Formats: sequence, C-alpha cells, structure tokens
Amino acid sequence: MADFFPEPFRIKVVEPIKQTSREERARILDTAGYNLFNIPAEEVYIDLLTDSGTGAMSQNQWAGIMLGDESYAGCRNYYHLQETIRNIFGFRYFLPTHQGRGAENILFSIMVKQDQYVPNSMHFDTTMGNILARGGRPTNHAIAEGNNPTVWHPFKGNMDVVALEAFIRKVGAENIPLGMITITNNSGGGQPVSMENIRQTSEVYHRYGIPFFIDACRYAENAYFIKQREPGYADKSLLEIAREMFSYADGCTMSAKKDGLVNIGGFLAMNDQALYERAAQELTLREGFPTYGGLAGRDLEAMARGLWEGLDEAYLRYRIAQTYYLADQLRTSGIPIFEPPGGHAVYVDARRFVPHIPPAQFPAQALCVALYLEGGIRAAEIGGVAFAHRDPETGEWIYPPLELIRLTLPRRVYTQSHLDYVVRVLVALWQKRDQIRGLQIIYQTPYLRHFTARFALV
Ligand code: P70
Repeated sequence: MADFFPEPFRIKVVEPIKQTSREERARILDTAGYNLFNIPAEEVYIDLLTDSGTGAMSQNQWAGIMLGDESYAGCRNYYHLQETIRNIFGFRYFLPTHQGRGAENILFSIMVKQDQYVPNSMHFDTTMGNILARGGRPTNHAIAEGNNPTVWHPFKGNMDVVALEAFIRKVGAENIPLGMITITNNSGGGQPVSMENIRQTSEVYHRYGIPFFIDACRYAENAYFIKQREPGYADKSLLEIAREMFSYADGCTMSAKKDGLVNIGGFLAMNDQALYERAAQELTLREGFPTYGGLAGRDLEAMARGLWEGLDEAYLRYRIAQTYYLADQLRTSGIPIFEPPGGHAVYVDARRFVPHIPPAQFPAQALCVALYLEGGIRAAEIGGVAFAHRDPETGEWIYPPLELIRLTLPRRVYTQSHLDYVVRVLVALWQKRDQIRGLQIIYQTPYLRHFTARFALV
C-alpha cells in the first residue's frame, strides 16, 4: 500500500451539484460568448477552472472563523497570522491583502516605473498584467525544458540562471527594480523549482543588487516536490524546506487562496523596513489598515490555520497522489498531457489534441469549450487567450509556446469517481477530436482579456 494515499479526511458537509443536458450546455455556451468565465458555476458539473479559493475548509478553520475578532486595529487574528507567517516564511514584515493580486499591486506600484523590467521564471497572468499596468515589462526566463511538454525533468519550473544573468547584463540592473521566481510555475504545467535553483536565482539577483521576491502561492506543493525529488531533502520536514526556500528571498507575494487553503486572502511579506513602510501606506490607501488589509478578522484566522494545514505532509501526499492519479488515467488512454504532471493540476496539451487548429484560432480555448459541451466540465485555458501579447515595438501578436488546458484540482473537494468521470469525457472527446472547431475573438480588453473576452466559432 506504499503508493496508495487515499483522503486523510472524511466528508462532513456536502454541496449538491447537477448535470445539465447537452442542449442546455450549447445554449449556455452561446450566451457566454464561448468564455467559460461567463458561465454561472451552478451550470458546471465538475469545476476544474481553478484551485484558487475553491478548496474545502476544515472543521478547524470553520471553528477559527467563529473566533474572528472584528476590531479595526490590532485584532487578535492578525497576531496569530503574523506568528504563522514568521514561523513558516521567516520574513520580518507582512501585510494582509484580499488576495495575491492585491499584494502584487501594492508591490509593483511602489517599485516598478515606466519601461522597467521585472524578470521571472514565468509570470502568471495577474503578475504580468499588474506589471504591464504600471508601464513595466515582464520577462520570462524559465529553462528550455519548461516549454517542452514531453521531456522529463524533476524541476521543470527552474529559472535558466545563465539566461537571467545575460538578460540583466543586457538591460542593466538599474532598469530592474525587482526580480521574481514563481513556485510552482503555473503558466508552464505547474512545475516545481528546486532548492538549488532558488538559491542560484537569489545569488544572481543579489550579485546585481536586485531585490528578489518569490511568487509563493503554491509553495507547499513545491516544498513537497523538493522533499520527493531533490537529493538531501528526503529527511527534512516540509516546514524546514519552506523556511530554507524563503531564506534566499527578500520577500514574497502570496495568494493564500491556493496553499493557504482559504476562500479569500493573501499577503505581501518582506524584510526591508523602508519598503514595508511604503507598502503599508499604499495598503492603507487601497486595501485597508495594515492589521486587516481588506479582510475580516475571521478571514485572517482561517488563513493562519489554513497555512499550517496546507503544509501538512499527509494532506500533501494525498493531494499530489490525486493529481497523479488523474494524469495516469489520461496518459493510459493516450491523451497528450504535459509531463510530468504538476502539483495542483494536470495540463492537457491542446497543440497535440487539436493540431488542426492554428494558434490564432486558440486551440486550448476551443478544447475547453468542447470539454464543457461534452460533459459539463470547466477547465482553464493556459494558452494564447491568456498569454498572447502584442510586441511593444511592432504591435504584432506573439503567441506563447504552450497551448494547454488546465484541469485544476480544488483542494479536498472532488473524489476519485469525479476524476474517473473527467477521464471518460476526455476520452470521448479524444475519439472525435477532429470535429472540434477553432474560435475567433469578437470582444477583448487590453489587460487580462481571458476573463472577459467573447468568441465566435470559426
Ligand atoms: C489560478 C489563479 C492566481 C495566481 C497565480 C500565481 C502563480 C499569482 C496569482 C494571483 C488565477 C486564475 C486563473 C484562471 C482561472 C481562475 C483564476 N492564479 N501568482 O487559478 O493570485 O488570484 O489570489 O489574485 O497562480 O491559477 P490571486
């Protein structure tokens, strides 16, 4: 039984979900402009759009909610969260924010100026959008393996530190107000980053005096992969691994809606006092007073408790085993997936699933639409809709190297038979894949267009 890790919990509350008919789903898709963000969640049978804020809280978290202290200044839940963050992440200062992008907005608004660069292994959509919105230039420097869906590498989310250093020399460190790394790499298959690579990335940034921030939202899954795969870490606790990861950085942005196991919440943490003071002022202007940052005391309490649960080894073992179960079933059925699977999601390779659809007709979006039509399953597009951008010089569209659909697993929510259903639907679709049609955009916004774009079938 060494490789069988069933749920380390049982179900206490259930939420009914319902299946719709194919005709209903065709109508719903048409009304939604073929954008799955526009579909009411009640019309979705299995919702794999995101693992963000969609997890099930534990009885311990719900009990903590009742202990919410709704004082404006200095509520006790703030101090509990402070102690938790110091313990796990080790940074001297932190500010609660309503979610990850709240932290990104505060950080970039005080650090990034027009035309400055912010390198990362691979930015996710909101970090890219928040940097662009400040007139900055987000750049990606993940290792080449990270863009290859078939090659095996234990840490495909790693930074190409040689390329990063060459980039810093090319544009000049004075034009780089901060540098980042994303653990795990959500835009590239949910792949982890090794401890060695976090350390090397830190060394490169620091050699040029560039502050180093970690985009930390799936840090616990990353820590689990380090324990599994990196020599020298098998006997370390996940807490020790987490502390070491963050010891190399000057701060982090955190969406606690992922590995913090809450439905809402995040934070910005750092060691630099002067930066903290500027960030606290910005937070007070935009989100709320520094001891609650736009959240209620009860949210802070749920976050403090969730952060510990998210780092629990029995939970993470089950969590990753569930993702790998889904990946194994799909692989066995011949469905092309990004290898190896990530921690929070299995990414299906749309380029190989629907090779007849060109990038300009959004193969991954087309596959997401087909998956909903076929079985009421909602997945996320991680491809040209979310990540294509115009070349700042020529204005031409540049499409990302990967066209993926992300089957994202909410934490502690779906059972194995739910996943078996997902596999059956995907297999049915695979058998008639040549009937899947491409899409064209008929409405879009300048930033984060995937949330609101509307499409028509080509
Ligand atoms: C997701 C959500 C959020 C995120 C992230 C990384 C690596 C920062 C943030 C921002 C966003 C999303 C995408 C598609 C569908 C629904 C939601 N990722 N950094 O699912 O955090 O959302 O709290 O502002 O992945 O991956 P926040």
